[in-house]
Amino acid sequence: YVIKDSTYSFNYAISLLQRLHKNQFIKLLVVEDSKVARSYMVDLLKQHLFQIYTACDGVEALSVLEQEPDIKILLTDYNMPNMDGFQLVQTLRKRFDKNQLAIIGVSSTDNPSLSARFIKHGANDFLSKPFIHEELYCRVNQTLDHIELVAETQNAANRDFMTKLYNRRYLFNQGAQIHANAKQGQYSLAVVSMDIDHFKEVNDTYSHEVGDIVLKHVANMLTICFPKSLVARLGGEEFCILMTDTDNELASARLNKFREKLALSPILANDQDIWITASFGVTNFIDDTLDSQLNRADRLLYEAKNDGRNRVYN
Ligand code: GH3
Ligand code: MG
Ligand code: MG
Ligand code: MG
Ligand code: MG
Repeated sequence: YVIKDSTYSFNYAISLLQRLHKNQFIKLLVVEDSKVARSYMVDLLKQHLFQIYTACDGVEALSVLEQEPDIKILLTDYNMPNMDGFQLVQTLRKRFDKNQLAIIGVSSTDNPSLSARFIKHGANDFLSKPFIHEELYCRVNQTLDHIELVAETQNAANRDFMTKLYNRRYLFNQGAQIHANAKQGQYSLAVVSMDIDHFKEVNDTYSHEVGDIVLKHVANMLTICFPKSLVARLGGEEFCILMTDTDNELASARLNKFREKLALSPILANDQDIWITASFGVTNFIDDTLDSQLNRADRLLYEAKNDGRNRVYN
């Protein structure tokens, strides 16, 4: 693959090669009614290994996004039939924020107020026509770098560093809305409190390091077994699961399946088989707040512990 421009930095060339190697092509949508301008942009952007989609107006852009929801960045012209660039940005911003879908407005400089208006309508950046290749790729890449940085920062704030599960902060932020919707009757909400049994013995018998491997393994299992639920690590060896697609009985059945799987298969850590069990409390009684519903689940968990552990109480 030949990069036809001498202005790229070495680091940029490397990052393109890495993208090529990992087959990770960022999806980009060009929205432009002029066929000539559209193919000019596509030709330039192709050199940067994007997976490129095109649309000739705002209406078509919306339908392309409907089919390709993981498009990361969109470049849109202002003057187009059916739906212009501003209307498109306004419509999209009701659905995607600046960090989910980046938008760069592209328009000619005859009207100097266009750039400010694009940005006021929610575009991340603006590019004046005519532009040179270098400015196009710099703006696109700067915007992508920015949203990637925001995603990394959000991830660091919302996730538990060791297990990569959501943390307590995220659980209560996000959970407040989930709980409020459940309270309005939009769906039922099963709140699960889970705690690994005699985990202190794992640390004491093997090592803290082995304990960490076990925690990561359990976190992985939870992510795989409850793909539609919000799974969080509350701290230590305690986890919480929010299920919005089930009643109490089905939630208990799923948890029992998980409990058995955990109890029946050892976890390999530092060449040793570690056998563990866990206890669970689950309730779909929609309490005043998520916190109080979680307290109910905790009390059930406490009873499960007292009655011998390795069980699910609802
Ligand atoms: P129970 O069945 O009553 O829950 O017993 P337990 O031993 O699991 O509960 P206890 O609360 O007595 O001990 C929890 C242990 O979890 C103590 C602590 O050292 C360990 N722990 C907490 N966080 C971590 C961690 O991040 N890594 C490791 N390896 N251990 C942790
Ligand atoms: Mg136009
Ligand atoms: Mg425990
Ligand atoms: Mg304890
Ligand atoms: Mg505990």
